[in-house]
Amino acid sequence: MDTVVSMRELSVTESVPEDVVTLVREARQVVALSGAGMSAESGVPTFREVQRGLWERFSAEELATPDAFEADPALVWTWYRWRQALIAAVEPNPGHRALAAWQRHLADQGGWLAAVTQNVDDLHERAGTDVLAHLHGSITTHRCADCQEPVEVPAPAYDGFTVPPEPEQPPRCPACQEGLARPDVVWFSEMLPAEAFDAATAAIRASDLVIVVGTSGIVQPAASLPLLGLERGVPLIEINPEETGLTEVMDFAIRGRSGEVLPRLLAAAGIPLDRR
Ligand code: BV8
Ligand code: ZN
Repeated sequence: MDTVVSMRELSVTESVPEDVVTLVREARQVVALSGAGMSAESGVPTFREVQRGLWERFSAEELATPDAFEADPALVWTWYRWRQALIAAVEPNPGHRALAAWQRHLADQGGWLAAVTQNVDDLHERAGTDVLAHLHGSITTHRCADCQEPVEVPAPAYDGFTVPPEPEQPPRCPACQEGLARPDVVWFSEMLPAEAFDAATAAIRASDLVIVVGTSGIVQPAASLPLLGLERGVPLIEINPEETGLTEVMDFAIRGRSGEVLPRLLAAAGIPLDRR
């Protein structure tokens, strides 16, 4: 990158500075790395928020582990089924739709936008985005905790808003009759799916712009991906209402909500937003 642009903190009320608009307008190979903040405006709680009901005594980090599932399969299973119901009950927000529109626009120009998400929800897909990598898996599919065979599980009975009164047992695996069904997510201390992480790494290595949206930059190794862009001098833009573990390596930190900032960035860069 010729000029080192200074890191700026912009509030949403200020107009987007020309050099950010130029970066967005001229980029042809974009990586968008999204975290829980991307889905927050759809009503999906982030990992930083406290849990309610059955799980109020636990942090998300305590529940999203193999040990927690081992210790109390019903509690952890029910937490995921309730989250899956909540995700099914909400809609993609304007931030998700802006990324989908940007991806279509770049494809029309012979470029690409690689969506790399830490989120286990399917809101990017439901907004029309092709997701390159779900670094932390997916809450919508399940497998056997023992033999790893996929397990078909009907949609959860919960409405996603009222917290279930008591936990339910995960179903037994029909293939081995031994193991319990678990969500296809990556728990803490579990390895990320190699093909997802490798695809994300390759995309950043080929990118000319990296946008980091709605992530606290705490969870590794996902949080280190933007540093691959830094090594190559690729411009890095963060969109987050708050400072994060990645802010100091950003060229621009736009302080605002993704559902507001992404549409404004695209509009300023003359990228058509599909009006759904
Ligand atoms: C690994 C799926 C190798 C499950 C998730 C000790 C032992 C073992 C491992 C470790 C250890 N110490 C550290 C580690 C590594 C560990 C780690 O990073 N721990 C952290 C807590 C320090 N990582 C791992 O274990 C990974 N695996 O390392 O394997 C290994 C193997 C064996 C032994 C050692 C190492 C696996 C990590 C994956 C965990 N699974 N999810 C589930 O969803 O239930 S991570 C989960 O938390 C989410 O997927 C997400 O990635 C993460 C939360 O992060 P964010 O997405 O950033 O969300 P967060 O809530 O933090 O922040 C929200 C942000 O949004 C905030 O900044 C907020 O300001 C912003 N925001 C809010 N509203 C908006 C907004 N932004 C924009 N617009 C808005 N409207
Ligand atoms: Zn099994």
